[in-house]
Amino acid sequence: MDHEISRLIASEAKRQQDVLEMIPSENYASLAVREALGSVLTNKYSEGYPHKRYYQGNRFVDEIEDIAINRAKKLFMVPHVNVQPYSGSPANAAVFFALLQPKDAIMGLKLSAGGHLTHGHPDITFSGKYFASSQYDVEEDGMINLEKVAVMARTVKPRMIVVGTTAYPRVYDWRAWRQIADDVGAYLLADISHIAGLVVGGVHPSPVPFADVVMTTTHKSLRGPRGAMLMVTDTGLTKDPGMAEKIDKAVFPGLQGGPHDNVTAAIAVALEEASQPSFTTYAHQVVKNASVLAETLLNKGIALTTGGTDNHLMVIDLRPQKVIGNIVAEALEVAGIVVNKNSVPHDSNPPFYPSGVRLGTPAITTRGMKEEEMKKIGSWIATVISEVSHYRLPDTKEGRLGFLSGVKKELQVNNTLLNIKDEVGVLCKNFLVP
Ligand code: DSN
Repeated sequence: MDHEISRLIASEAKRQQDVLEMIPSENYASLAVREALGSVLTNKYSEGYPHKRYYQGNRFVDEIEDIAINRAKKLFMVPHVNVQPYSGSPANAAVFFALLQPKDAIMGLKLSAGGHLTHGHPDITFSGKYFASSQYDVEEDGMINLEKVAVMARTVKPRMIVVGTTAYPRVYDWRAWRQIADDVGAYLLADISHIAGLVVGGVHPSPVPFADVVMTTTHKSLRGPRGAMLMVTDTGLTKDPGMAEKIDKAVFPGLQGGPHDNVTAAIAVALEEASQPSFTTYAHQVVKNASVLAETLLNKGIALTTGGTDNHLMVIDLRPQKVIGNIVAEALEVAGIVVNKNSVPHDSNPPFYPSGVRLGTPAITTRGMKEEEMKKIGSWIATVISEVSHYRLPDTKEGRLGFLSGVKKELQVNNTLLNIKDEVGVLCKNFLVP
């Protein structure tokens, strides 16, 4: 046993139990999922696909990967699944490389509006460097305006449109997106990483059969291990019968080597869990909790982008308080509530000092928390924001030097935050993590 690492893992386990994890892309995987992850499958190499491997000894790995694929096909109602992508970014890259040529035009939502780096963020990502990326934005109210997107698509004539977000609190109208893609002959890639669990639980419309390809990570609302899946729909296969093969080839050997078989097994376990009625109940509660939390915050005078939420997350707009997300996120952590700083639509602050924080309910709902707890949490968050809203980011670079570390020191000894931390601690003791 490595005592140094064991001690740190034990400390992290305690931290996860003692705080409210409200980063909306995080969750608690079950013990069964973690057992598969920590299994002997990590010892194996199995480049290739089930029954067509480049290594011997894959009898059981083949069975495991077949099970994972079949469970995903059934759950998402798709004819083809690849469970090998290491995570969301490589999975999106595989779709780009499978279906596009370098310099092809693509469209995706701006990162600052709640998109993702791999959806065409310019200059610094593969998707923005190797493809001609045009990015759509949200309106002043934070909503995506589909009519404007359609106009942009007619001008840009993209080969692929990516739909999916990391900080958008509203549902997607997949049929409308399909229409926009069809009008210009574009592929439609749905990145449902954030909402996969909601789709499975029936609280968000499914992109199947509207998208050609659906990508999801497996560790967010789906509550599995860190990994990803690529699914080709009937629509994709109708458009291009070779699409499934192109996607598979782009994953291996195009981008990756051996699949992580322990992750594949853990994905299979998570998919079985997600097929149970209890998961449907969970997904409904995630959305209910987010709605009550949003309502509590709004009632306390806290602004949310788009004015609320329909899904599992919300973004607090701190511009009325003129305090940056960094400080609110730090203060919330002192109070035992873990969120992340986030840009708000049309943020005039740079991404490192954004004007918002993003939070969500998947992880705390896994612990069994419900509406009553959301009201308490919303009230604590509002108190924390009010406690730190006098802090102002200095205008100059020199002024900013040491500013955050100075504030951090003050927050560590702030009695209001420490009192909330005690109350959070009591709440957490009543809701154990899996
Ligand atoms: N990093 C993920 C998130 O937090 O939303 C997106 O990949």
